[in-house]
Amino acid sequence: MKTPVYFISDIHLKLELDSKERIRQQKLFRLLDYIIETGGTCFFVGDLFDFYFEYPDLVPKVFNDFYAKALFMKSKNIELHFLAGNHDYWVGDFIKNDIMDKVYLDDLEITINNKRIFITHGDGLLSWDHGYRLLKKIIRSKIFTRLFQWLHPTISFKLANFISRSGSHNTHNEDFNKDVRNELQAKAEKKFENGFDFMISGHYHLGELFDLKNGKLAVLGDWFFRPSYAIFDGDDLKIRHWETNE
Ligand SMILES: [Mn+2]
Repeated sequence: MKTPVYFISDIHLKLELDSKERIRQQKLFRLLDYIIETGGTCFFVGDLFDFYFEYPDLVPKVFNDFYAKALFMKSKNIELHFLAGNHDYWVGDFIKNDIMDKVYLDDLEITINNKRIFITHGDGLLSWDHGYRLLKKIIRSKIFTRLFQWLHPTISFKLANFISRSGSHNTHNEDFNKDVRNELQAKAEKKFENGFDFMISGHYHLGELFDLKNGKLAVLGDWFFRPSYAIFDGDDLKIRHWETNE
């Protein structure tokens, strides 16, 4: 994998492209242009799309500008990797073969310059999330995907838009975030004990880097409030904010 590697998650490109969403997209595209300048790899760590479902012969047209941008990046020799999240697990051939260089449907590890990095979207990771882990198994199953495919796209996308909007919590309360920090740090320490140097998680929209005893944990931010990304320069892992005055 080419360095530097940029890790971005929870962009949640919307199904409704209004003026506010266009501004948010342009901000993302400016970061992608910056990545083209530096070269390297762009790793989307899940929930790139607020909802994505691909049919054998159809792809959602609302993301057309993103597809074009991604293809342009590839033409400039940027590697594109995508770990599917809980909002965009249902990717098909188009995303896997045409848009991205590599798509992952589960947690993964990569090794660059002898540094071992564990990468997860992070959904269903928390110890108390039993109900969600069951739901995750169901909605990712072949039978559920097949049934969903039989719905007319206009109906299924209206339904999905409603569900992803009503279920979006862009900011969690402080008590919840405190529990998340503790739990993710404990998970990371275990990974580090097993030889990993870094752990990267999306999903929790924190945008925070934890310098722990045996490694570093990056819990990526989102693209709503103080957009940020993590960067691995081949040696170290950092979190940077994008177009904020910090
Ligand atoms: Mn998520």
